[in-house]
Amino acid sequence: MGIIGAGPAGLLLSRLLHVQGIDSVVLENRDRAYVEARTRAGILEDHTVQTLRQVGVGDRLDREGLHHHGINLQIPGERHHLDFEALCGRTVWLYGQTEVVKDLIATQLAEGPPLLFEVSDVQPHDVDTESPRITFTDADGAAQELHCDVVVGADGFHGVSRPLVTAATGGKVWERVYPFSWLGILADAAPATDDLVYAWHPDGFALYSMRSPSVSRLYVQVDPTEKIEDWSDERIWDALDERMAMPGWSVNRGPITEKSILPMRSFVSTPMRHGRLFLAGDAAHIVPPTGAKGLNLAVADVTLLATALVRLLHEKETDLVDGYSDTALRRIWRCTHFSWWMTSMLHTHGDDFDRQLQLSQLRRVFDSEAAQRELAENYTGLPIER
Ligand code: RFL
Ligand code: PHB
Repeated sequence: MGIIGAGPAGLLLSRLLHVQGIDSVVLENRDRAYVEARTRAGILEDHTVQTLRQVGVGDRLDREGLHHHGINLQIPGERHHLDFEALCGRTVWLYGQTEVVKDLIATQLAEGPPLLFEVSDVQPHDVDTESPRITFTDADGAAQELHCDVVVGADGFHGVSRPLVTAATGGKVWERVYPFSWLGILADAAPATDDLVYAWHPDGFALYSMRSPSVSRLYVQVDPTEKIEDWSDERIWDALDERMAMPGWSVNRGPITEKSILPMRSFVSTPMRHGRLFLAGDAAHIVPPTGAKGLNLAVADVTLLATALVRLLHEKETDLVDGYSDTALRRIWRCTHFSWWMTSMLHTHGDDFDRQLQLSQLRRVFDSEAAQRELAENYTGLPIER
């Protein structure tokens, strides 16, 4: 198996195949330090945690991860807690994507199979035959060729794989770019809340998350034209204070160690396969982070794909690989809808009519157990069809 990309999708797929006796080589164009330092997702669904444990990379997650039983949803003056465990019997874990990636890399470098950093010019070939190849230049500048049974493009949104699939299949793409961005910070400050707080506010959305008992991760909605240089630490904390205000409660401030502005989009590309080239994770789809779904979708894709590839290589049966794209896309569209719904409900956009609809939707969630259960089932992760 030739796997392009050492993000969560590529690394976990390699591990899932390894424990089933299938060899792979993972090719990554960045260096290890860069891949391990990229601050991204924080919330792991139930099935993600189970899969990580099953393949033997759940020990540190079990020790250091924060088990979350619900979230808070807020409008000015009202904060409501949703208890996921009571609503749907499932929960989520807070454990940074950086930590998941570090655990997967450490395990792979210790136990194999090969993981090559700092490769360049990665190019799949002959994917419409039964013996595809990948050409690349290794970290020492030598030209290399990898012969494999299958190539997996787990190379993220800007990778080389998706354009090949789209061009060869005449595939279809759906995209929505949202008229707002997130300004995200990491701060050395103890979180002032146990569970996350998703706050609707007329000035814009705000989210209180965390990485550990001493590190907070917070986000505020900003206009996509905003420049990070115009947001002093003071201005960010003031916006958070304003948008998250609750009587008798306040945001905990501390030194900001990282800050950046992230654009928001929904994107789905179909099909997720051409011949023996398969796409997984952000290479095929992007969701806005409001539903905490991106990393979990990448895990769901490779869980499904690993089962299909084991069947192809061990039993020579093509039924599961033939069904991979359609099966994966059903769940991807569900998560795409949920992420769009959370995003549309919580971010300031449009006019006062939109605002009234958002508040009505949020009040429905506060008041109705059925509406809460719908959110809880989606947020904690729907089962993976296999
Ligand atoms: P990645 O992580 O982008 O990894 C792709 C890897 O491929 C490499 N690569 C190449 N390698 C070789 N040759 C090439 N030509 C290559 N081109 C690219 C890249 O260097 C990289 O190492 O994709 P993957 O594995 O599919 O994983 C997807 C997730 O990273 C992503 O969906 C999440 O981070 C999204 N996301 C969240 N997801 C959640 O489930 N819960 C969250 O709470 C959550 N919060 C977030 C997020 C994403 C965010 N940002 C920055 C977009 C919060 C943020 C702020
Ligand atoms: C995060 O902790 O980075 C995080 C949590 C929940 C989200 C998005 C990001 O919906």
